[in-house]
Amino acid sequence: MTSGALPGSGPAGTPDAEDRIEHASRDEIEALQLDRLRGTLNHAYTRVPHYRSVFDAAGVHPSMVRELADLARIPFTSKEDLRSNYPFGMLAVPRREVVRLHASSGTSGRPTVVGYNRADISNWSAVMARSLRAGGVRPGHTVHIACAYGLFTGGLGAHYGAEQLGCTVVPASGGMTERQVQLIEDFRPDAVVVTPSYLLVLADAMKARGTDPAASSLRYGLLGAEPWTESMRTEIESTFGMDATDLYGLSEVMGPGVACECVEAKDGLVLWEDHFLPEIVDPVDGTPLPDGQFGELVLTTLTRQAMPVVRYRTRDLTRLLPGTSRSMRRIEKIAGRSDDMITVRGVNTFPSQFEEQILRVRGLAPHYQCEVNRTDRLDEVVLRVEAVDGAAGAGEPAGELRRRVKESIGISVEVEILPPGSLGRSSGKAARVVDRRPAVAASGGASALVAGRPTAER
Ligand code: DLL
Repeated sequence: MTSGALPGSGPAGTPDAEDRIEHASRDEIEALQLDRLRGTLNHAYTRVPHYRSVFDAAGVHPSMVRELADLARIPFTSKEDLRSNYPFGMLAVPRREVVRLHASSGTSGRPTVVGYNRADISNWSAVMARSLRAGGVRPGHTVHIACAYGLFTGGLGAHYGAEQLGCTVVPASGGMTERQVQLIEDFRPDAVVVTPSYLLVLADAMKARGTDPAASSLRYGLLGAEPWTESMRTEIESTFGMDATDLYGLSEVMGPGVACECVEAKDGLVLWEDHFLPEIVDPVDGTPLPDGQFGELVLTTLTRQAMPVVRYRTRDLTRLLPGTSRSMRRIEKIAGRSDDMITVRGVNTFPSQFEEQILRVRGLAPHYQCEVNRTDRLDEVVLRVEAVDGAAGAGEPAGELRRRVKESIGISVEVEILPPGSLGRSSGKAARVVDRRPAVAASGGASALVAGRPTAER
């Protein structure tokens, strides 16, 4: 493993200023990455039988990686690899050194388990603190964390970062919406970490009590764990009178804090490249793509000790962009997961593209769901959207939305406008796609839909 020295990473206890590495030169960042990458590959190869056998089978060895581009020779790691090594097969340290376990919800098959040693928790807290600071949060602020605590990484990940930054943390967790609203009213937090869809639920609950969300104390929202659009940002910022920034992460690689938007730029998420090495690959054949091209994000951890992850196929679709407010590269807002892609009559599309259009139509609320059916081998989409003021039926807004979707995405959809509150609410990630196509159901998931890059590149 790498020396454990983290040059440029802010030491715990001095969180007020940005870490020096956030503004280091590209040469400096890449030299650090190469050093850490080689350490990670050696660590994985020598300590994890899975990596040794996969590398050996591919005829590669960590010593072959002499520059960053050589990483392309190393095999990918998939969610299936983590599942088949359930529960502890991917650990690279003795189990007694693991101080924390998280796991993804195993809706289909075994869950994926991730382990952290003390150094991992410390690094995670540091990048999460960095993310909160980038999003506008400062030491002394009160941070309301409405992400679930538990096996999901959202609650505890954000919690440790906020504590490290020097904030007062309100560990509200997800759910019990009425109580959350009361806590926000009473404790007057400056910031909230939450999924964008649950923040809308909180807004509705405030309005139902006769409180204007814009009158709440919340001034910064770090929102993530699910895709959301620029239109949703506008909606949330105007509803709450807050700055809303995008927070990205995934449990397999660490949890929240892999990348985060800077409040001053809001132009894509800075990927904390001193801890994670990003690549973009073709989602179908895995070929590395140059920066700027749209494809699947692949991540290699650079400092994880208990469970290093090499070339993890995230299934998240985005592109890599050059740095702006920080020298590290950015990722564009995640368009969606390749598993959530809907291919309608040859056009690949994502729920987020519908969201963008829904929020442009007057009278429609940001609560929606897309149902995909297949009749006579043709995919059909029913877009169910709640009305703002209870004006149900397929009136004017339905026609306008249909037209907008046709013009911007190029597909015909059926639109149903529902009364407010008709669609289920989640206290975590919203389920935007209901896929009723027989082939998808039979293959056990939407992965059968991974059919290439979205037709409408955005
Ligand atoms: O969702 C970690 C997290 C918690 C991130 C809180 C941000 C805030 P998982 O449950 O493992 O971890 O889910 C990871 O969620 O691969 C993406 O598909 C999606 N996702 C996470 N953040 C974003 C985001 C947490 N900002 C999966 N935009 C990832 C779009 C996101 N999708």
